[in-house]
Amino acid sequence: MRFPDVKDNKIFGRVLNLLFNNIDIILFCSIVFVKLMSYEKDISSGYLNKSVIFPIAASILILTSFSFAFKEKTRISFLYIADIVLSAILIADLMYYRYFKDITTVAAIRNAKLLQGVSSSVSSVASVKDLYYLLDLFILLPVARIYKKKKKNIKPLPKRLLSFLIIFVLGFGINASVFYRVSKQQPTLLTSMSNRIYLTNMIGDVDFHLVDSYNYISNSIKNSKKLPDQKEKDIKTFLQNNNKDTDESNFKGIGEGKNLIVIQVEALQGFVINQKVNGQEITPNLNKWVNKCMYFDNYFYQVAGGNTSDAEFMSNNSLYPAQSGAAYYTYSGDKYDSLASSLKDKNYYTAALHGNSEGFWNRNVMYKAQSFDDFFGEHSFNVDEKIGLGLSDKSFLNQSLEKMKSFKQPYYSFLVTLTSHFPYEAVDKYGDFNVGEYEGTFIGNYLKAIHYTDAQLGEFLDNLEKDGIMQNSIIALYGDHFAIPKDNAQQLFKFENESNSDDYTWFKYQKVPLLLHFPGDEYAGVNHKYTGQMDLYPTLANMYNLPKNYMFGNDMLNGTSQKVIFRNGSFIDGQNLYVSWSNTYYNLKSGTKVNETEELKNEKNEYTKELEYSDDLLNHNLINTFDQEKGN
Ligand code: GP9
Ligand code: MN
Repeated sequence: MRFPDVKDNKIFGRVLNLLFNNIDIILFCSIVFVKLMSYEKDISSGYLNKSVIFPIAASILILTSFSFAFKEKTRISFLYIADIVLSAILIADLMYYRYFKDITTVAAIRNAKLLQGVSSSVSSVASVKDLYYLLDLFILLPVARIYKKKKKNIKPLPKRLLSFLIIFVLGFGINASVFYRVSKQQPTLLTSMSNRIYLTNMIGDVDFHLVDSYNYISNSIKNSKKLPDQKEKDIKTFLQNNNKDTDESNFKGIGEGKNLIVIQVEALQGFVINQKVNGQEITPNLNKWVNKCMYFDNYFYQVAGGNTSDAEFMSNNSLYPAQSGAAYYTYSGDKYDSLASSLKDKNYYTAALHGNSEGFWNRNVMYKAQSFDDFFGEHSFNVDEKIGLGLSDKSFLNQSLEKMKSFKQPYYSFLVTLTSHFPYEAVDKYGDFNVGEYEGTFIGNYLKAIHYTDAQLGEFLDNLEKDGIMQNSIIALYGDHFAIPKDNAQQLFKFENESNSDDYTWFKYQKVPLLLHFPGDEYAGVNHKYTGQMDLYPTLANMYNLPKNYMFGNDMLNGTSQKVIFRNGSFIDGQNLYVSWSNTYYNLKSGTKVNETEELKNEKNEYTKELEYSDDLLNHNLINTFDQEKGN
């Protein structure tokens, strides 16, 4: 064994000194690194991209570099505040992820007042585990105090600036190379941010928020300018082709003169239909109606950051949801060629009904923008029974039926239910549905909630039939979006006896039922075509002989399209499923992985373009421009 000599001791002393002098930086960097990595792990659902440590390290270096510019006593305060801000962002991001399976964006934050659905459910998306993100704030504080007391030497400004510059350039350099790699791999990802989870897995959360803020600001500036003529022409051509009638003419005009009743059901996810729990049917009433309807069992929800409002937006306009945030908020100033406006042109009376406060999801503004004659919100109902967010479905549907009886015919009634809303516990005392072993679990609570809503829907539909309204109406009933978030997927897979929990299996359950009812229960049967919420309006437009101008979806009853494009870039084409966050293709029937072919790559690009076209149309209020060109 060798004893350290004087020289070694000197070096050892220096190292110790260096460590002590920079203990604040070392602590900050390591703690923030652990937090950022653990967040990545939480959102990566098994696909943790190890190279994300580079952009994470780079963003920490950049952040830390600024602290070097301060006098050493002040820099600990800077680091402490930076830690608080970062931790708050991470916790907010985590909660947002648990609910939306997405990353928070500036646009979503701007919409914060529309996100009451989440904020009122904060206790459900918050987890005790999150406190762990705040633990260090209690460790850092005492360290900061000691540090401030002991610290005496103050480095001169030029020396401090030099340290700042070196660290900053190092961080910036690493980040630049990461961004270069991402832009080579997926050229539009950084600007379109079509797949935010995947992007965050590549560049880390801090960089994501920087890129998002940059995009938000530059988009706002860009959108204030006119779209290049060529782009406008391309969009026009795309829409003309997409809205061309096919050679078939199934169901054309069969709804003309009849009422249209569209019922959007909160969190009605497909797996509950014809399914049992503890030996009893979960949705006995809908199951009965499924047999009297044309039932689309491969109908997907396509919502994004606007959740319920996105389902409404797509179903009424056949336009894709906003790239981030909610179209109901961001684009409420645009012109729409909506289902209500087209039916109004045919002398229909149009009304939207929903038992929550009128401002929720900006509905009061957006229903007007979509040309509804009237919006019956919370204030138009007698709120005699409140469950969860608002008026109970029971009372809402009963009162809605009475209102509809007084509507001038023909009418379009758009009803949006509410009670089966996340977190589902509120419904418990309104029924005695025994979910057996699922009692007290997330999925068990949901099954109870949807069982309650099913009973109310059953009563409503029975009444429509009894009162003779059905004879002269077409009814479309569908679920707005998932009920079981990704976070609880394991409970769903267990419930469904799925041994596999890959993305293919996850997608298999991202369907919502669509029931189309025709007078006399005509055309009852199951339709297995792959379709989605973007396709409802074109289908109804064909049935009611409405002009098809600006629709991105396709008529489900004519033509061969089985295209379902999701806002995050994933898609279904009738043969394959493409999962954007892992860049993987699956055979739609068998679930086996498929290698990317030139053809699939082209298809992917084509669909990305389609999303871009829809964004451009919304960003530049193009329906208004196109209508003006036509002289409308
Ligand atoms: C609120 C309801 C819920 O009125 O539509 O919206 P969600 O939280 O499901 O988006
Ligand atoms: Mn909803």
